[in-house]
Amino acid sequence: MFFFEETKVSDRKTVFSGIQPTGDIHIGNYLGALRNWVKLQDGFDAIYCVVDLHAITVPYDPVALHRSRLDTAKLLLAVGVDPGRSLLYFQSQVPQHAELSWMLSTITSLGALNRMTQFKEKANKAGENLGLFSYPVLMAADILVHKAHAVPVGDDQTQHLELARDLAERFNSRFGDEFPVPEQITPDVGARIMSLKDPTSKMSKSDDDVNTRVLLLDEPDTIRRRFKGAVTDSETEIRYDPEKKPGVSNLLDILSLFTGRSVDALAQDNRSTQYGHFKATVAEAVVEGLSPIRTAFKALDDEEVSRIMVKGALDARMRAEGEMASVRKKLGFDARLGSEG
Ligand code: AQP
Repeated sequence: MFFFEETKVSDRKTVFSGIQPTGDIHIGNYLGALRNWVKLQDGFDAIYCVVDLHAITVPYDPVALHRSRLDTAKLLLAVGVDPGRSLLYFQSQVPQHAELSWMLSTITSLGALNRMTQFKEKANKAGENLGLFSYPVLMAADILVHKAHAVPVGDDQTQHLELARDLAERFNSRFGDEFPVPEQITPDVGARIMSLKDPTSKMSKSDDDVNTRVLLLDEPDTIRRRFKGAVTDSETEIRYDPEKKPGVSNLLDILSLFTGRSVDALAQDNRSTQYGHFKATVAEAVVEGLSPIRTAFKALDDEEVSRIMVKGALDARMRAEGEMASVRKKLGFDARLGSEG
């Protein structure tokens, strides 16, 4: 378990995380990961990335990707990622990610990649390709290129993070100590927010049915409609039981995260509330909680955000280049151009 406590700037540990610009960001992404990103800025050297190289592993439209990269960056700023305290950039603008990914791929077993459940799910939906298969290796490189100690993610990323840990250990034992073995930071509540239409699957950007998710930029009436249509069960009691009552339990998780009250207290207070009223209560809490994010997003200027991202990429390149010098040396490459002789 990773403890995040206030530390002196000089001995701060590094956190890294990324988000794909593959569609609109939903409350699952926010509650499972982005809220922690914002919190961790205070005690850590925080590095956050729009992982656009990952986004091209499924069929996509380059024009739409260009827009959604920028919108994803804007949304990260709107939720509270602060470029004054965090390094924020587009993955494709820092070539060391791809370089380290290639190096790590040479110590990755095909068996490990074959076991990745997300590859199987995505390949079934979108078709397979080598990039999708080796996605977890690039994710490991994203983390290790900054020598990150911890990674705030939702629990759907646990299997990928295991591979990153394994590759760090494997590299260290084969070539000498280089990488910290990164810890996962996952919230106790909200690590997996479920689909509103099928509460046994996670809420996902790429689900074909938009009614399954609530987006951070949804209008209040859309949010109310989404919760009104949320699938619950045929009982009448509000009770926290993710196994037997996944729909109601998911709504309790969401309400807890948006109100700051415990799931137990909310379940107790709402024990005999009618499902319809309860869904309306959750919707209002979410409308209120997302309102400052919508306002902040609208106030951001595209050009200003592009400038922030360019500055972030330049800083991230410098930092990654510094880390890569010793990685290259360990692998037998000389970093100095023209020195091969
Ligand atoms: N339902 C979720 N509950 C909690 N956390 C979640 N995350 C994703 N879905 C949930 C976390 O959000 C971060 C960013 O996710 P990502 O963009 O890297 O891709 P993903 O995990 O594949 O997210 P999606 O929304 O399901 O996108 P698609 O449909 O494109 O695959 C990660 O930390 C993730 O754990």
